[in-house]
Amino acid sequence: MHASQPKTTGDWQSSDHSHYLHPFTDHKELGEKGTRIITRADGVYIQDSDGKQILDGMAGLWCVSLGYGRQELVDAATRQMQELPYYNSFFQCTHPPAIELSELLGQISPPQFKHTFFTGSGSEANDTIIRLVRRYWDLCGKPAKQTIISRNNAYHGSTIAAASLGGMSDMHKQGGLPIPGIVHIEQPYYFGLGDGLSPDEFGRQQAQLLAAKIAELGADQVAAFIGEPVQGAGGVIIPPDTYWPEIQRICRQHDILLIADEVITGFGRLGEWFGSTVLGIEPDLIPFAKGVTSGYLPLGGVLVGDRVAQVISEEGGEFAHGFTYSGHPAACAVALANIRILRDEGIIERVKNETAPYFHERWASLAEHPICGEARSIGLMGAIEIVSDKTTNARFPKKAGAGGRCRDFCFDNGLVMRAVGDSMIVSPPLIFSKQHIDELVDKARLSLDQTAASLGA
Ligand code: PXG
Repeated sequence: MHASQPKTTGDWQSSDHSHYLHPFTDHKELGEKGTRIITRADGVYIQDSDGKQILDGMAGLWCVSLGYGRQELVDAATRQMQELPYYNSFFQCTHPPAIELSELLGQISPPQFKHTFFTGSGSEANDTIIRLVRRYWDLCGKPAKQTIISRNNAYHGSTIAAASLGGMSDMHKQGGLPIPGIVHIEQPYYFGLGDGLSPDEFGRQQAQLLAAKIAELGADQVAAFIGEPVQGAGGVIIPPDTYWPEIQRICRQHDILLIADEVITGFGRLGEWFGSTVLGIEPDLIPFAKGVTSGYLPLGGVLVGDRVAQVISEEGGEFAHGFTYSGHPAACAVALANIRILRDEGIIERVKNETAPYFHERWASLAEHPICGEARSIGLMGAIEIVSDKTTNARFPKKAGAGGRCRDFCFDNGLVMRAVGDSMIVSPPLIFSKQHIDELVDKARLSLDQTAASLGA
């Protein structure tokens, strides 16, 4: 018998290209370039099939808050799978992990939240949101309140409903989106749209777009406004301080539900359990996913505030909605272990008091770089705007692909940093130390140097 040969990177790439259609990927282009095969990970480093160690500046895909290799999470999943790997919560049944997790979520979330509806992902959480808010207004005797207002360049997921809620034009172009009943206003992107206003003026102006849209549609037609406290996939867009308080005021004034999509900002990313607390938002509903399990198993859900929960659970009869994997026992067990570690090890306090302030200062130093127009951050999320001219913030020509070049240099230098056009973004694991932050900033600076040199800047 021959021992089977270990697969080479080339073997993996060839099988990958022949069979695996990747999400959000140009399959043909990827086949020509070849993929990176990530085989292992430990702490805050991932490793590829050639043995290269890479600092994970994106926490997987904004989710691996505790870093890789936490045995407690593995043990929690193993124990739960041995005891009860699956059961549903339909037909008058339930199970301990989902009960305990919904109770714990009630303890760590803002005071108006005591109820949770579980899903398998953030997209399903946002589909659930649409069904919940429409059902809510129906039950309140206001069935015309159906339209949801969202924002350009928002990301709320990739199902038909969630992609419609999102404001990504490339997604809308495919498949005839958005679906009816969802409209968009402009985003609070100061660097891109500020146009000479002060940040405070710009924040108020962008919030007023909501008031204008409500006036156009009629408040009796509008169910809810949805926004990410800080836009993630859109390019780590941090709204001016004046934005959210004004949005909050407008929603209250017109009796419109406020939804804070905390799929990225939830579970400590901004230095509190929920980003809403940091930005002074008091939402009625919070979709979540990602960091709830540190990405070890898929889980999402919606925190349902008292106002909506009261009507849906006490007055509405059956809410005809749910998924096979709503409250999956193993995923809930991992979430419980994850949240307890975040709490008991004081990880979110450390982000707030130590690592986020240090990251803010070190990241801001990149603004001095000749091709950096802005280096902004909040909590452990940051963005750099690559520009060709710092005095005018003019961009490089699109075909130069400055962001993509910088991302590739980062990878070669052993750092995962994502490119959204020519905005470079990071969102590292919450367990990052000051040394990790130094390594990230040093590698980012080197990659900016190489990007500038390659563009002749
Ligand atoms: N809401 C927000 C705010 C998100 O960031 C979702 C909902 C959807 O979650 P699921 O679990 O269905 O993916 C997300 C997901 C990127 C990227 O390119 C971001 C996400 C997903 C995939 C890619 O930054 N965010």
